[in-house]
Amino acid sequence: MNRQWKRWIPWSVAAALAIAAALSGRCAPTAPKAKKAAAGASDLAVAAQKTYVAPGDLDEFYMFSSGGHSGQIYVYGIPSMRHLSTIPVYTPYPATGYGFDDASKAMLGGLTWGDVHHPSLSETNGDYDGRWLFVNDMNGRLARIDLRDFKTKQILGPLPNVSGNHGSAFVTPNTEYSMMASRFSIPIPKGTTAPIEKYATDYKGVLVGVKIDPKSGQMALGWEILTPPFDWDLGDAGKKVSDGWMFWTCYNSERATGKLEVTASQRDRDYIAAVDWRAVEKAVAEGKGDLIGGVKVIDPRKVPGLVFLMPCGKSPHGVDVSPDGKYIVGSGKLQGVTTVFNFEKVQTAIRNKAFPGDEDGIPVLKYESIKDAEVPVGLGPLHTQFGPDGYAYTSLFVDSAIAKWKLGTWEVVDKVPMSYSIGHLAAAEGDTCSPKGKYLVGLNKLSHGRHLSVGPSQPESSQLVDISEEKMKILLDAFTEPEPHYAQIVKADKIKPIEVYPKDENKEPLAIWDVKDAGVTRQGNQVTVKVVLVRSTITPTAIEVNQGDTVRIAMTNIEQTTDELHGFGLLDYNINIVVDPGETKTVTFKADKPGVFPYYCTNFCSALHQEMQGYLIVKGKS
Ligand code: RUQ
Ligand code: CUA
Repeated sequence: MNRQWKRWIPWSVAAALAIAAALSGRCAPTAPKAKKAAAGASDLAVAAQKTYVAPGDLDEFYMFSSGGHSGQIYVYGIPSMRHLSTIPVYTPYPATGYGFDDASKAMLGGLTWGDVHHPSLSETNGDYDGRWLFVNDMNGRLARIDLRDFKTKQILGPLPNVSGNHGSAFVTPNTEYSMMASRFSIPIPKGTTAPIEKYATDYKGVLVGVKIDPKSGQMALGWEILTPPFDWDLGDAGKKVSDGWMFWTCYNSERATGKLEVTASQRDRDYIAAVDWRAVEKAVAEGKGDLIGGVKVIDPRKVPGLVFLMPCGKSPHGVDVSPDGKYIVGSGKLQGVTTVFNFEKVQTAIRNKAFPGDEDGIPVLKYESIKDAEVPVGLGPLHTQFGPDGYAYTSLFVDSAIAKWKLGTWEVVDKVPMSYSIGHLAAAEGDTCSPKGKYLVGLNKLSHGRHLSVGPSQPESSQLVDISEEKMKILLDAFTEPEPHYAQIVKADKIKPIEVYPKDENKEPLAIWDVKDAGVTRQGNQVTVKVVLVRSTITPTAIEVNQGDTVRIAMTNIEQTTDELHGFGLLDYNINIVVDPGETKTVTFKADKPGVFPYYCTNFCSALHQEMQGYLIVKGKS
């Protein structure tokens, strides 16, 4: 115990000193100004030119950034850093009517928030294919956004036994799976309890494979693996030589409870789990595993040979596989180095059964035998991205900087300060088999007033960095609402969105395309209203129902013209629907309030947009 503490304390002291040093420099309100004066005018002109996208021109890349506990995805253009769109996923979003119509409300399933950390673009042969974007939610869920229309199409979960789905939604190189892992261990099956004193033995973590249909993108729960109550953190799928394997970091291999900042930082090393997911798939297909909470769960004690633990320094956070799949980079956030493991060596150690120990039946590999290098990147390494030229970029939270280093020689060649306290970073296609280089975005946790003051709720700061030359250069500061974690940057020409829904693809049975079909039909107290939205009338212009009726309104926007959206805002009934060209949406509600309630188009669609209005008349009972 004593020795462990001695090992730990110098660390925390060093980290505290570094934080203090960083803070003293950063809080001075004059700091940004001083910096501006230091940069030459021509540097600024070059930076401005590199990020300037002239009116009418388009950005070269899309960036899909997680919106954290906003439950959304933010879409940016790179290099302009312009915010182009917000895709609501786990949260109602009045701007697009998401969470108000029947279909999206059902998809949200009663939860009105989610915490999105890691967007994951679908891949073919380890490269983004532009089809779907998968995103995690801490509430044990996964969602699929279709990049054909940038809309959320499926939310899976909350899944059984999963508590705190952080290590997610990482896809495998051919999008066979989107992976999940539990950050918070609980007694399983979910719904059972055990005293917190029994945490080390009775609480369990799970690693989860969510199967993806290669044609439709439809997600279905595949399998789970039972683990000790470690806090699983980040993940990345193997690629090329390491394809078929999945890696997840953990902290709290101490199995501690209480004040984790102390209790879970005692050991020198935690772990990266290495999972042979093809072998897991096979084992489950052979009928192995136990049914717990309705899902096949593999207990590594009963089914050995599928999961191994790679020791990694001090509460590792990010784990990132190099473009060729040979190296696994594990960043111990309480260290000054990032550790590079060699996949070949991991395989050799497994073949030789060189296991000095185990954790609840999961073999632990020997650190020295699988590690290639400890790269002295700087304090608080979190995440690593890659360039096209053998360079790696690691974010340093404590140092508030990005380190650039070379794979193979392990030489740190450059560092650039971030304002301030960088978390994730995203390089163009920087987590794929063929990174594009050019740009990198630092997703910083603190902005400390590098913008007009908006009060105490400060925006998050993102910085665009030029990585096309030997020295990294900061080009632009951008700000957003809380809270981007990870983001992915993809070549714009890989994404091919539609701009209207083709009429002949509309399969909604209540869709109508002619105003003469619009109107009210009644069966007992069930009322169906078919509505046409087209410039500049909502037909019918009046809807009469009785108090107590269940009213279903199906509205079709019959426009086939780009950008001609119409809305349906119904006052006092909390109904706000937006319908894209060619789309049909339905909303069902109980007309429980008598009176006259105006409805109107919410999207400014035409010169006579104001006239696009009508009345719902709910006749009282007496
Ligand atoms: S995390 S700042 Cu939620 Cu991805 Cu690393
Ligand atoms: Cu339709 Cu305004």
